[in-house]
Amino acid sequence: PQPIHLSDYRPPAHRVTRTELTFDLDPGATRVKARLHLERHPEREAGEPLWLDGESLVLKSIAIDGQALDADEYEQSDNGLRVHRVPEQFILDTEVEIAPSENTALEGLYQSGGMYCTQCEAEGFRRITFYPDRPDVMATFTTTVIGGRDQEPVLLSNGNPVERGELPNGRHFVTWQDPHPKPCYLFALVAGDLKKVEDHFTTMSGREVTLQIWVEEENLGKTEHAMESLKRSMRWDEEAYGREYDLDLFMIVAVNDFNMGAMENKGLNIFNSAAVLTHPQTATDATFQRVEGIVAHEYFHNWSGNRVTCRDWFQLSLKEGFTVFRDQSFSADVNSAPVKRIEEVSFFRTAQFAEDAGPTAHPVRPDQYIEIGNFYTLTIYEKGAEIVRMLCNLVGEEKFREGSDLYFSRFDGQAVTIEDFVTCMAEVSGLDLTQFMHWYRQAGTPEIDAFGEYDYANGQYRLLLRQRTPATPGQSDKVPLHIPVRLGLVGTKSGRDLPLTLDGESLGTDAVVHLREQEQEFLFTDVDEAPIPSLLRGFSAPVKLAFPYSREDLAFLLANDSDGFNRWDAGQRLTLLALDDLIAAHRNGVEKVMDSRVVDAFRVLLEEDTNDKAVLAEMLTLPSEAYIAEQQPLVDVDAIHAAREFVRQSLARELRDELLAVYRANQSDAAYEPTPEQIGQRALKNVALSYLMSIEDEEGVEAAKAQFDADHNMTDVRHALTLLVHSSRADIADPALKAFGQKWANDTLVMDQWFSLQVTRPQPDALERVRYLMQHPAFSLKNPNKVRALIGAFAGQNRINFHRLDGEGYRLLADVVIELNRLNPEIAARIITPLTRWQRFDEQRQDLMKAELERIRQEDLSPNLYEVVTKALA
Ligand code: HT7
Ligand code: ZN
Repeated sequence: PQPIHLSDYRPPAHRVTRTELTFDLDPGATRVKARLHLERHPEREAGEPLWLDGESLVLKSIAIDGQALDADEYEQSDNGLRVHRVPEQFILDTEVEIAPSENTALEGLYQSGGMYCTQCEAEGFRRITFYPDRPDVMATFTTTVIGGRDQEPVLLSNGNPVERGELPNGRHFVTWQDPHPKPCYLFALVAGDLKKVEDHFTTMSGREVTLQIWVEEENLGKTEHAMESLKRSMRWDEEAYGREYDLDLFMIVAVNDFNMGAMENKGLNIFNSAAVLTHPQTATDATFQRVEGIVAHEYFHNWSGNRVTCRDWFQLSLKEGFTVFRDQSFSADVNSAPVKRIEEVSFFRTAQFAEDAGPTAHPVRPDQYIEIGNFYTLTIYEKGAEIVRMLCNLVGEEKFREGSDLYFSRFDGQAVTIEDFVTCMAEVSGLDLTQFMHWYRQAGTPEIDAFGEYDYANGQYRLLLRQRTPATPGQSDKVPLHIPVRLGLVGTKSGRDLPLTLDGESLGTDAVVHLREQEQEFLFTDVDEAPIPSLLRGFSAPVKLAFPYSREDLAFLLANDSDGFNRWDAGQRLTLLALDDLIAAHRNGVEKVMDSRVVDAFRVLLEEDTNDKAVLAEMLTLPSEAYIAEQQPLVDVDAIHAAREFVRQSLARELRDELLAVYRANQSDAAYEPTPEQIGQRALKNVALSYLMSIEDEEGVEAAKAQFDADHNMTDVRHALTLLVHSSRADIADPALKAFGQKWANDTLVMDQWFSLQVTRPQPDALERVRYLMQHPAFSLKNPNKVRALIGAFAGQNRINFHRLDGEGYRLLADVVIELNRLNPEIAARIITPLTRWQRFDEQRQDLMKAELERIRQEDLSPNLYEVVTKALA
């Protein structure tokens, strides 16, 4: 497969103004008729051939302006169809046959359970009909869906239903019209025996919108939270961005087989059932919050993505980065903002930093790709969102809103670029964002080395910042970036933020300095006492920041920093320093000794009287093994695991009474509600229980068992069951696991949790459990949620067992990847990720991982896997 380059972009030779589709549904032989109203693109010359993308389509007929084409008038290949000569303006009619029941890749039209559904982003529409499948071709769509009256009583597509009727042979049809021009990646069709929950929303201009969530009948009781989240999102987008919904109907459909979380098709969002269904008995707090965030994300795309879309797929972050930023802001507004930021950053620094340091590192706007499906990454989404956040902080909230208003009004109905977005921000603010644009071009995580010096005699604090971005594949030379560094100086005597004066200008006690050079000095004057700097507050830029803090400095910041995020970060840094020593001790076979400063700091936290229990829970949570690994030059899986366990158990032993007291004080019988307060309280209680269970303290074990037996809500039940299954108390864990499995045997989403919690156990039998559970009747390689729950959880979260020295973990993953290469290439190319990170491990593991990658390379690879494996072995 050949790469596609951003620099080769040209507008299409022909554009489609109207698209009329008719689907006659049949599992093995669906007929799709397409009538396309086409015209030459004004920027392209006359006489160019017409190109239509098309894959796995059986062409039945083709005609232009009612005239069937002769075989020599067009040419069909594996990836499309070329018509040699076409008029300036014309109507093209085609009819093709496709087989949804054989579509295991879940791109295009496929079957999930008994229903039909589509996934067209990024390039799935070409598996439905011949079409210029690119986002800069925008047309209105009229879609008629024909199905069986009994098998498919519900027939949905984008827009509004305009006609319905009966047909012979027990068939019926519905015709849908979408008045908003859209690229074909936003097309959707759903058909099946679905039931709906309906609600209404009155927009800010007083229009009534009908809201529907369509699900299988047994899931009707699991839609309330999604519906409430949708209404909250609609209101928030009006208030925060002035964006109003633009159709009379907004539909969400839940499907069980789906490659990602959800899809923002115009007026007909399709959701992975795991990203929309909730019930206190079946979903955890984390799922409730995830559903809220994803419902918001897809809804926000109606403007950032649908009304204003991407010119080409290199601009993917234009819609994804901006929309993630919007959903993050929404979640922060409706939940605990500091916790949201801690969660985002902690995930980002673990997973996106790893991606940026690995073989598939790419800029937020890549300049080439083989398979765009491989670029729905943390870099495009999360780093893209961090860039938008920096822009917002740079121009200020008011100007950011002005810039976004300008962007939406100037480009409404168009397919545009990242420059178009940034230009709006530059125009309204008057800022020069030329250097800032490098954030979109340059891959890799910038590193800032900071040094500080207090001059007692003159009351000055000199801060030196040095930036460097490491080389990444294909990009060895990097330029300095424009990095906003938010900071404060915390007085060591007063414990307060000191006033900041820079170049004679008074900046308050919390300010942003702009690092633009490779090395830059900032001299703060009138500093009355020796300070400790609190740097990169709120994670003001997606960088790694190093400062030679002593442990005493960090303990001081943990106690005194006015920035909640940096308090948390100081605690993480302090624990990481202790972990470094313990990792070294483990490697050298030296006795491990717990750093008493960490214990003291945790004791203070536990005794703190705080309102925000969710923040406290985060403060008490140790850095994950994955994050610790990120900090190490060479990952020693076993030493990291042993050191972290040692810290967990030492804290549990030293602070047992305090932890037990916190656990007890936060137990509650109140009816479950997914409110930030309740979620925080459960999080704190469950962190305490985790510590107690780490030493298998008798009271801790009793508490876990009682929490499981109480069966109050899934958050508590799952947490207790996980702790038991991850402990040595098989006498309690085994019957509990069995009871849970039997109770929820028919609930596919709960069974996913049942799979995950077993295969993440640290005991050495985890891998054998994976192989055993792969034979379980509830498991299927064809269902992406099952693959993620079992294989993804094992390879991604069970580090000591995945990285077993006999190479069995790697072999297992490679076996699955080879199977998935045939069934579902998109999922194959995602699930392989842990194997591609071999450079970070010891030689023995490197060899084992590379051998499995080589074994995969011998297969007849899909473009998705070809691209990833080639990069991993380059
Ligand atoms: N924009 C959507 C992306 C998506 C997707 C991409 C490739 C393959 C399958 C997919 N399903 C959804 C989701 C979003 O970002 O909102
Ligand atoms: Zn999105």
